[in-house]
Amino acid sequence: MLTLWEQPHALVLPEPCSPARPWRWSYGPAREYLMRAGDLISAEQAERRVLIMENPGLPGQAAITPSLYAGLQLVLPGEVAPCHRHTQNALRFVMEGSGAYTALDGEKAVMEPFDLVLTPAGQWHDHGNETAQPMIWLDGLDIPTVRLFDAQFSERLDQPTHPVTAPPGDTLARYGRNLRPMRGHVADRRPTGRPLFHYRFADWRPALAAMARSAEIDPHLGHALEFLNPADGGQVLATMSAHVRLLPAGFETRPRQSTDGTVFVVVEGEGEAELNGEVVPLHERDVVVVPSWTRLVLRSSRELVLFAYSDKASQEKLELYRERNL
Ligand code: 1HN
Repeated sequence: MLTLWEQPHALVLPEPCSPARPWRWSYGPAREYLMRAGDLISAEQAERRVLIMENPGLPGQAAITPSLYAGLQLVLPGEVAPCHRHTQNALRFVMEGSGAYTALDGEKAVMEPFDLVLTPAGQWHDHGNETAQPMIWLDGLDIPTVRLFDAQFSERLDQPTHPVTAPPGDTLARYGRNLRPMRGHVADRRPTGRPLFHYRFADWRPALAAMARSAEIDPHLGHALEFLNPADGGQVLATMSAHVRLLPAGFETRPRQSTDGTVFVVVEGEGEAELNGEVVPLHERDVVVVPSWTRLVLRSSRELVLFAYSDKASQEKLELYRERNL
């Protein structure tokens, strides 16, 4: 037994006090390390050739926030990352390269820069690169969340790639345009309630641009659009949410705090993030983590476009999510 009154850290605090630190990974050096990993190990040997982005405040946990994981994955020309499935939810956000694929239960999504691709819990997935250029994407997973609940299962398929079950783009054509099949749901083949798994830059970027032309800007967020599951209008994954933002050149957000620890990727532009008063420059393809309840201000020197994912989906289900606009 333990004396509660002598615990050095109060167990019930007045507000979040994350052990995670705000942090930035510059893309240039990260990419160099990843390419060196490409000389040292194959995707097949490694199962996944990934460099983990570990939060310096969470050593040894392979976590970027207490609930989320992030890594940079490289698939070189001709490689396959073998097929497996697990109870962790995952998303991919493409950093560079064009034409490699993620196959979900045997249906390929052909990936382009800044596309979002989902591999929801329990679904078979493999990656392959049949192009001549390296392909790099950010992996976002809920590994620490699933670990917290001691609820993980995984298995490998007995072959490197899943047999083809549908032509590339099949699900996107049916669910990606505000339509759904009247009969013969993709859900019959993929019974998770999450048919759509590919959200293309070619679709989300013009939507954000149109919003920036005509909408009044949100002073705390900038222009922001959240990705959704077309089957129910909910968050894209059971545990993770994702959104994109645009800040016009010379814009500064008002300070904001939220309980969802968030991982940002700079898609376009230049600017800076002020994180609890500490200023971090933002350049294309940098990754920045903003832990729970960090006071965040964003500034753009050039029009700034950001992608973000967070654990908001989990927190909403657990009735924990809060935000405060300052
Ligand atoms: C995983 O399945 C992938 O499918 C990437 O590409 C990173 C990290 C830990 C556990 C599973 C992938 C992962 C992962």
